[in-house]
Amino acid sequence: MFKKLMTVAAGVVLAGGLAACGSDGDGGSGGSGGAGGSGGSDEITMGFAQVGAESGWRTANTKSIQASAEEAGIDLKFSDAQQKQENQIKAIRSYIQQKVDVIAFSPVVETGWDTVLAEAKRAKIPVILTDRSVDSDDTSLYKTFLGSDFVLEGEKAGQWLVDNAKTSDTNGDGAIKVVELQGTTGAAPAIDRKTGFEDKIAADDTIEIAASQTGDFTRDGGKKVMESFLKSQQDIDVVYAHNDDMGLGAIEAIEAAGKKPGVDIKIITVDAVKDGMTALSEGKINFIVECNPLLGPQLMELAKKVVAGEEVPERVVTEETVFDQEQAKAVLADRQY
Ligand code: GYE
Repeated sequence: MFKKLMTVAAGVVLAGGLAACGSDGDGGSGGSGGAGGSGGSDEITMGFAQVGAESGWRTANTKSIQASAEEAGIDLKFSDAQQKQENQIKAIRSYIQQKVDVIAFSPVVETGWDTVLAEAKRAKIPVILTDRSVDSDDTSLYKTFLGSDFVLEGEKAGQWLVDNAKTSDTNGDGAIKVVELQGTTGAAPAIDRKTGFEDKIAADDTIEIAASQTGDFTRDGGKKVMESFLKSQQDIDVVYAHNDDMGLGAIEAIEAAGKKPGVDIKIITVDAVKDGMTALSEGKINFIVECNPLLGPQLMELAKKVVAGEEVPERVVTEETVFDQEQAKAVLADRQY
């Protein structure tokens, strides 16, 4: 944990910064990307091991990566691990065998990567972590980590609840009972969004998390867990869902139980994808913490630098905001994803 904080502290905050500096016209990128099999060409080959297709966020992230690779003239080999670590490990091993120039991936869970990353290192193939981080003592196993600060996202969610505690006590009994829909067990955003939220709500002892369970970042998972919470818990005031999709699933469960989401039960989520923002503008969600999935342009820029042997920051943090219902109405029409 301490190491993680240090890494974040040493990080650089860049929104579009990297993406802005010369996405084309940077012709022969140093010529040191010679690992790629098809001799002669200096086109970079990237192997990308995606988590899956579990959420609206993920779909937008995949599209961003595919479109930016094409724009940057990077040959992308893409695989979908269906949220299984063993599939990601297999994909990474196959990229090593194919001698790609760079491997990028979004680790489905935080631990268990050292062996395969050491194999990439031995093969001299640089690795870029994107979106989610790994929990490893050996930071030489990857070049950089591009993605959000998930602890901060959880803190923003918790702070909103502390600031809106009075109106969030929907039952008016003086206690704010929260149920939490966690992301995939062991995934960085699930661990960190929980930590950040808990840190902030500790300031108000009327707020308590009465139940917390994983919905695996999916709509269906969120719906099922919420159905069981509605049966097992009395007087739920608030749902804190680690992503929009699980929050949207919870809305279905709440409506099916004859209650009004956003009114009888307040809902806080993370991501701000279009479906989430629509529900927020309709009053069914109360607050969304943004998590930006459009990492493609920055990833391609980092990949070019890493392959050219240039220095890159060890941490690139994406800049994000938050939305309440009025703010959602104002930006919804222009939302890209
Ligand atoms: O919030 C969720 C997705 O890793 C930030 O994964 C990502 C999370 C995102 O399934 O919707």
